[in-house]
Amino acid sequence: MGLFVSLKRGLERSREALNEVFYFGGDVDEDFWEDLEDTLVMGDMGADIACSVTDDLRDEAARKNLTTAPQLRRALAARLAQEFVEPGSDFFCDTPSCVLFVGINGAGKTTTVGKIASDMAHRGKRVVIGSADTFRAAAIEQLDVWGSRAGVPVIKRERGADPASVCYDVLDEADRAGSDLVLIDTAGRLHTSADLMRELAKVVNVTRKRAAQMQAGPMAVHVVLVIDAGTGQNGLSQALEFNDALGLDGIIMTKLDGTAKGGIALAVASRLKLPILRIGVGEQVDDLQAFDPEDFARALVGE
Ligand SMILES: Nc1nc2c(ncn2[C@@H]2O[C@H](COP(=O)(O)OP(=O)(O)OP(=O)(O)O)[C@@H](O)[C@H]2O)c(=O)[nH]1
Ligand SMILES: [Mg+2]
Repeated sequence: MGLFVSLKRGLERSREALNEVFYFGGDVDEDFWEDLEDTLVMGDMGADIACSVTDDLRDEAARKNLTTAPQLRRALAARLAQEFVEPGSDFFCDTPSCVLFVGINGAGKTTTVGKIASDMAHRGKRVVIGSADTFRAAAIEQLDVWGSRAGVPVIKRERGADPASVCYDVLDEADRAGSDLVLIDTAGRLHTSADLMRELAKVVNVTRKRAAQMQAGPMAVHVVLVIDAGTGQNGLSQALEFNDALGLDGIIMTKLDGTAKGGIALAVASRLKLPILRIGVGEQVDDLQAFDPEDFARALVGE
């Protein structure tokens, strides 16, 4: 199955409501524009974006005399794609680099670490996984399964160990082994929990300090927020809080399969001006895709 086809399949539920808007019989009238704006808001794009996108599209439709559903869909997809930030470098590919995965409980951090480890190991990167989730009992075993599937070593400590010191050890090991991509999983935490956010800030600081002292030269450290798209508008609050506490470098949206809230990807990227690095469209190792703004917008709109 091609990537675009599987992306379209993943976003099917997000697209359903828009499909109804575009099944208009007669003219593109006031009702159409109202329905469109409402549907964009319902799709978790956020009222501001929904409003400005609808206004812009309305102007464009008048200017270019766009009257048919296919014309309007195409114009909508192009307009939505503009909300995304151009991705700079892909720091999973542009190594050496160390990436910390953060996010609320169950967002898909561990799964995403596993998927990326597998992908990058297949592309010939020397990958190491670090398990800084010392809180949840099953977290280490879960990473071990992904690590052995990818043929990638997993550095871990006993349950209850200090996560910042685990990160230090992980980078020690990466330094010894000459790894070029370090992926560190962290424990899920609510963005509203000040203590746990402080703990995470310490994890990031310690990681940065150790990474600056690698024998082969400083290793760049990036912090990636993993968001479950199904959390809808709450995803935006998560992104704002994690960004305030840690300074994020990018977003990964998971579970875009089977949610009608795919528009949240757009709201987060646009509001925080952060690139979406990958999207998760299923639980299997191959269900992670590079993010392409145009493809995503087209799949969302059904163009
Ligand atoms: N459908 C779907 N399921 C996913 C996706 N990504 C992760 N999952 C599932 O979501 C559940 C939680 O994933 P984890 O990777 O354990 O999430 P986590 O963020 O590490 O969770 P904690 O460590 O408990 O905070 C698992 O059942 C995964 O298989 C995705 O893109 N699509
Ligand atoms: Mg986890």
